[in-house]
Amino acid sequence: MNMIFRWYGEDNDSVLLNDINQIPGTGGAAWALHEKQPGEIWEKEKIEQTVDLIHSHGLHAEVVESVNVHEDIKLGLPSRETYIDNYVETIRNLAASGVKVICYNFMPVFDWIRTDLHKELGDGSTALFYENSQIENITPEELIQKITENPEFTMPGWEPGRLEHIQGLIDQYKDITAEDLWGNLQYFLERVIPVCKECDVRMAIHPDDPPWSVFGLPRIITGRNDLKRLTALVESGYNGITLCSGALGAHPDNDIPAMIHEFHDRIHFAHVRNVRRFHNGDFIETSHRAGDGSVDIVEVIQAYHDIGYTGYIRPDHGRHLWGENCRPGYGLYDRALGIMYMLGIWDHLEKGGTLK
Ligand code: CS2
Ligand code: MN
Repeated sequence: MNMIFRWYGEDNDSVLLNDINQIPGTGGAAWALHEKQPGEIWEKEKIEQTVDLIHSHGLHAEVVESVNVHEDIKLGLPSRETYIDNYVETIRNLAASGVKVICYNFMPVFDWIRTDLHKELGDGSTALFYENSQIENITPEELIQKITENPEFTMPGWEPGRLEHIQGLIDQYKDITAEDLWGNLQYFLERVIPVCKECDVRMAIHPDDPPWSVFGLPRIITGRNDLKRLTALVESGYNGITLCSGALGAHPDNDIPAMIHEFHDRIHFAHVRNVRRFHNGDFIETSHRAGDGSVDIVEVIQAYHDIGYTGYIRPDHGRHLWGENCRPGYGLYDRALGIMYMLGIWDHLEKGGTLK
């Protein structure tokens, strides 16, 4: 497997490239041009600059996370044509700089959602937490107010500049069913995958987090059946998956090792994280260690080893440890610990060790 680490860019991240290249066994950065809005073209020069910077730290830049999909594409509006054309141009430009995998998601309006970004774990560390009743009982307007009053609460998709448009966006989805969303995803992939084939760039969809519908918005990449349907939308190896054990692990029905076996040839990017589920639907992000959460990460790594996984892999989110001041979920320490946990299991298996 090809271990990498997510990096938000020079002005955007407390984690430096020079931190990442010190983590054992870690050869690349998953990066993006974070200043770009969904639907904008990523120009060759900008891409080259970032790729060169990553290379200058001895890391590869083969994975981009994410090229976000414009809402008009998800909504299936006529204006999607321009945004798909732009996406295609971005793919070509990324390919020219040696990018091999593009991670994206198809969640309407929001990326991941939590109700507390710094939930105390009792040992001085904090982690991202999701309290089901808070989301069920809060309107998007109330959540917007909460974020406006606590700017440090900002989640992806909820950035200050976007807040004022969120209600309008949610309204646009009023008549969009899950089936409509599937149709719009298929339309997008039918346009994009042939270009990917031409440029040898693999698309890898990230599952919805949490893997269920929120605020009445449809969410369609939530488990095994959805992944199966996704792979059939366009029958090509270029139409692939980012298998996130953290996002999918929030639902008790999701058997991650079974998915790794079933979709082995479509997983182009692995996100590994543990999560502790509670009976009421709440969940908290934990360390990677199997016993700390509800997902058996030992079994997850074993499944990747069983399929002979050679693709890209990274720790997903992490807790905030040792007083670290970082982007919520994206500190250095816990994710670096996660890498060592994964590599420990992997190296043991590589040496012919068994786990049972
Ligand atoms: C997630 C997402 O994996 C992660 O870190 O929390 O934000 C993910 O990056 C996007 O959904 C991928 O498009
Ligand atoms: Mn993930």
